[in-house]
Amino acid sequence: MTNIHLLGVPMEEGAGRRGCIMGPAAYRTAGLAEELAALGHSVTDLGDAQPEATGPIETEYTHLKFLPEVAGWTRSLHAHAHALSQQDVLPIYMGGDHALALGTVTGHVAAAAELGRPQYVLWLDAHSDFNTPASSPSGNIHGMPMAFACGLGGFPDLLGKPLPAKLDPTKLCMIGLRSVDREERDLLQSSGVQAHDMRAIDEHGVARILRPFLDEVAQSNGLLHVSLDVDFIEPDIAPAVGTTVPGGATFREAHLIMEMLHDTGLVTSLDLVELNPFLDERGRTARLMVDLTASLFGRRVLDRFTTSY
Ligand SMILES: [Mn+2]
Repeated sequence: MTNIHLLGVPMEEGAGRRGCIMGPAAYRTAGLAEELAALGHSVTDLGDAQPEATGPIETEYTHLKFLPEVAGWTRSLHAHAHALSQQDVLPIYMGGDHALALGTVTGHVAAAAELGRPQYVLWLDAHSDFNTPASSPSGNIHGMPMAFACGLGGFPDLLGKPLPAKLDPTKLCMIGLRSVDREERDLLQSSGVQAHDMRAIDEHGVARILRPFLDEVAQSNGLLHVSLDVDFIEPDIAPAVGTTVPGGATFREAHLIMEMLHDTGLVTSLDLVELNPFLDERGRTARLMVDLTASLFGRRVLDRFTTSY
């Protein structure tokens, strides 16, 4: 049994279109807490986080959108993640756009550094979100959180203080990539991120990609943060996202990853991001994300009783 704490993150300022603010409500409506409790876990819903108030944030990159708002969320979520990691709980951050990882990942990396344990991140996303302010074509900050967490240069003062600890890019594993900007690709490759595109899944299958990474986490007694973007999944079955890219992970590929993560027992924190309920079809994407989360917390194929779709 795991002591799970749900924290809603109704933020949408990092994304290019509105709607992710409704994400936490959609997860509650789709029964995330009830599904996890039915698997035997203790579930506490902490309600929604609030952003800190910030003044204007200085930067030479004037194309960065909603900078004070995103900085306010980053500071708040960094503090929440740091505090939650010091309790015997497994936090699930119900987003909210992917800029929430600016705070959640850096908070967990800081706490892991204090513990003297390596922090790993599994990034399940069509995008690598490894732009810096200088490389970003759009100025949408949800395309930058991993570059920020790894300590790349050019970022304004999002955190209100220097990063307490940087994420080691070689401990960052990305699966599902199929939309990466040109300069972003160069940054990814030069930094040593374990980046796997969709072709790697096509050729090898998710199990052969994921297992060596999970073995590495286990052998080094690492902590594992998982960040699951709706657009990791094929848009035909997960339409509720503002950044759909064709050719995503199938239903079974996504579930297999979750089942393997459960088998290892290594996951210590989880982001569910980019769900845009305004774009959903009768809640099917929210239900799929809840379903995947249930697989991560122990639901097996043989527990999936007959239903109509
Ligand atoms: Mn994405």
